[in-house]
Amino acid sequence: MVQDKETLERRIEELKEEYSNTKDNKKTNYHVGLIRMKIAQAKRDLVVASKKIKGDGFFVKKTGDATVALVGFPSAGKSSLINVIANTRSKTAQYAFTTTQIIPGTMVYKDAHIQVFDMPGLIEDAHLGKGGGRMVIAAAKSADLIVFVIDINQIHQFEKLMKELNALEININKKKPYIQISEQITGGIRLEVNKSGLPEEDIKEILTGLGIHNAIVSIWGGASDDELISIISGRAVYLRAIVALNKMDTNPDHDKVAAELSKKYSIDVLPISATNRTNTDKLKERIYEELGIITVYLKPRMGGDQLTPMVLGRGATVGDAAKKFHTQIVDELKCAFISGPSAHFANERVGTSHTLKGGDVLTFIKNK
Ligand SMILES: Nc1nc2c(ncn2[C@@H]2O[C@H](COP(=O)(O)OP(=O)(O)OP(=O)(O)O)[C@@H](O)[C@H]2O)c(=O)[nH]1
Ligand SMILES: [Mg+2]
Repeated sequence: MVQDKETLERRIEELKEEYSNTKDNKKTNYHVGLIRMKIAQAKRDLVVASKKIKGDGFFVKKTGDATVALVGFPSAGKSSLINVIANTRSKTAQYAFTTTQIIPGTMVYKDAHIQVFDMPGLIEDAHLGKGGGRMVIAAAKSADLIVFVIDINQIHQFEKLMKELNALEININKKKPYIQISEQITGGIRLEVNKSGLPEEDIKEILTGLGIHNAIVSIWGGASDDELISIISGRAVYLRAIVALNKMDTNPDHDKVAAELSKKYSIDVLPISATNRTNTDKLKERIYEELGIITVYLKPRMGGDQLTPMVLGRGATVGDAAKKFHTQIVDELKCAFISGPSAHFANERVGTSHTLKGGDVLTFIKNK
């Protein structure tokens, strides 16, 4: 019998519950293995079932240099915030569920065009498809950064948000353990490197459960069994996030509340007020920083002082900039003239491996 998505998700939750109740008892080793197997199977069925459901998709086109999603419970102030930081007008109101669709806007900061998504409020059990949660989650998954918008007087919502995201195998501000699996025709499973912290037998069992019987495997980082299943089955998502602790105007203890939340969840928290525009410029700066981008300016060799901004990842070189400008130019590039933060003096001549800094002005010089 083909089970639907909701049934499967409920089954996985039940199995996980059963699993955590039996886990620490050595005598039940066989039983534990069996449950884990069932979880793996249910997760595989879920992948298949997910593909069959239409309408889950997320159809807002991505534009600009990076994408940021505003995620939070209803009435936290997501729409009020996007109206301040981006060039869009999203309806705001005192009642919950004002926003029913994903509203894109563009935030310009240091000449970078950052796409921001205002989204419908998430509710508990969004991962089970409640309240259009799936659309929100799909959009959030595709973003480069999540900004959690939390009402300062409702900080318990943050814990719930984390639970929702965990249920969807979304990891926040965590480093993805690097796993290498090279499938073989025979020879069983051979573990070459295991830095996961899990016993070898458990890993083999998980791999077998996921249909991998012959492979050379290396795991270069700590991972729980759930995480391993989630990564190998291709469902794990790793996202960076910060918190905008909104409505600070209504709570004189805003700095204390922010510090506590930040410490408890090891996440960057900035108190803001969307309606009073307090700290909203600072939030833009944090977003830009967290995205790990820099803006440099291209100046033509001849033809005036017209500067064209180009957004690159932090650590990018002159060669990277050339590649982004035009793939052809890379081979023809001789050097560049640089002025600004990464230059020792104006119009310094540098090679393609020179590392750029935000605010640099550069001119490409081609081989004749
Ligand atoms: N005091 C105060 N009120 C705010 C602030 N930001 C938003 N609000 C109010 O909070 C209410 C909800 O704001 P919205 O921006 O509509 O909230 P939302 O998160 O978009 O809500 P949904 O679209 O329903 O998910 C409105 O009445 C806003 O005026 C703030 O910084 N301070
Ligand atoms: Mg809204």
